Formats: sequence, C-alpha cells, structure tokens
Amino acid sequence: MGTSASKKITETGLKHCTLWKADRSPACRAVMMALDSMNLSITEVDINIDKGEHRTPEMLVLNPLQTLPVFKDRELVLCDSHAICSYLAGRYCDAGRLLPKDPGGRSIVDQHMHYNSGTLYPRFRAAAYPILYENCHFVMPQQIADIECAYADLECMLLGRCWFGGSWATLSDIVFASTVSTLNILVPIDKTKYPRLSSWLFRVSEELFFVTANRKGLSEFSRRIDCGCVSDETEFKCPRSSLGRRKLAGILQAKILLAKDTSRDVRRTLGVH
Ligand SMILES: N[C@@H](CCC(=O)N[C@@H](CS)C(=O)NCC(=O)O)C(=O)O
Repeated sequence: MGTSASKKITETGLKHCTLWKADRSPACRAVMMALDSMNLSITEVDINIDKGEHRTPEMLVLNPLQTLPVFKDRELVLCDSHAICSYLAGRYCDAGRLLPKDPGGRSIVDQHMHYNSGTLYPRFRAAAYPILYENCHFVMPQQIADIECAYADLECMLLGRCWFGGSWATLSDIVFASTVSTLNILVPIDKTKYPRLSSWLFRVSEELFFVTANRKGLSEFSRRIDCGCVSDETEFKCPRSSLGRRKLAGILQAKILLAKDTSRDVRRTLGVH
C-alpha cells in the first residue's frame, strides 16, 4: 500500500480549480488518481456523458473537442488528461515524486503518457465505444488482437522493473492504471502470457489512489459494458471531491488488507483480484 490510512493526510484545497469528469471514463480517473495521490482537493463536477452533458453550450466553450476531462485553474483550461496530470504534478507540491524533475526521468514518464494517449487509449475507444454507443455486444476480434499486442508491449516495458516510470508509482503508472484496468474488463489479461503486467496491475490496484479514485468508476464502466445499458448512477457514483473519496479510503483499505489474508472467494466478493 502506498499510503497508510492511519497516517494523517494533509489536504491541500485548491478552490480556484475545477474538474469536469465522468467516473466511468479512464481519462477522468487518471486525473482523479493524480489528485488523490497528491492529496489535492478541487471542485469536481459530474458530467453525464449518456445525457450529452459534455456537449452543452457551456461545456463547448470550455472544450470544443467535446471530451472529458476538462480542467480549469483560474484562466487556464486544459482538456487532455495527460496534460492535466503533468500540470498538476508540476505546479502543485509534488516534489518530483509523480513527475521527475530531471529531464531524463521526466522524458520516460512523457514517453509512457504518449504511448497511453497514442496507442492504448485509441484501442480502448475502438473496443469499448461500439458496446457503449452502438449496441454491439462483444469486443470484436481485431480489437482483441490490438489490445493483446498492447499487453505484449507493456509486458516488455516492465522487464526488470516493478513500476513503469521509476522505483515507485509515478504518473506513468497512474495513466496506465486507469487505461489498463479498463482494458482488463474488455480483454482480461492472461497472467500466464503477461505475468509482469498482471503482477503490476495487482500491485498498482493496492495503491491508495487506485482504491479511492479508480475502483468505483471502474465498476461503473464494467457494469455499463455488461448491461449494455445505462447503469443506476446513484449506485456507483464516487463522492464529489477527492477529500470525500479519501474518507472512504480507510474502510476500503481495511477490506483490501483483510482480503490479502483471506481466501480467493472472499477476495472475489470484495472485488479484489
Ligand atoms: N486524450 C483525451 C481523451 C479524452 C476522451 O476521449 N474522453 C472520453 C471519455 S473516456 C470522452 O470524453 N468521450 C466522449 C463521449 O464518449 O462522447 C484525454 O486523455 O483526456
């Protein structure tokens, strides 16, 4: 576990920052994980993609691309999760932990974010969108093959290392955690074929930021994929601020610790794999 629930968390409230997000979106969850990892609390606004709330005139002024997340810090508006994560880590109190300050270390993280943005995310969209929006009931063979190729790439990247970007979880791990955990729902990672990737996913899923900011939205996505219909939003909605999410952290963390010492059946019941 990256952060102990018993440790006193010092919260930094940034009242001038707002995030418009949907919990089921992997891009939004990456930003939420970065926020939680840095103990930053900002205003969060839930946007219902199924109702087209990201396409309202007010949202189009902020982001003509009609995507989420959208982030605003005073006059600055950013509309890409990778740019938002880099900005937050560079601007607010990160001390180089999530985004290394030395040019070499930073370039490695940038490289991973480009891979996420240019390769993983388009493959996620190609596999998920027909199910989410076109009433398709399965992931198509070409999409499965493309995702498997990406798993093979990631398996190679993890050779000789536990984390993608360094000796601990960095922004590389955060952006990959949101996309890979989501891809894993569409095309489950075969741990005999990709042992390093599957161990990494287990490792990162124990990090507190993953527990507080990724798990519920992931369940929402999973349910949406399984049902092929709009899920009951109230059931899966995350608390509206990172502070609210972390209030749940102690309970969730205790569940994970319990699950570690418990049988596979109990772990499955708790949703911990
Ligand atoms: N490169 C962008 C991708 C953002 C993106 O595609 N967001 C999706 C949600 S995962 C979206 O807003 N989709 C709008 C829709 O589904 O209509 C980022 O990383 O922020």
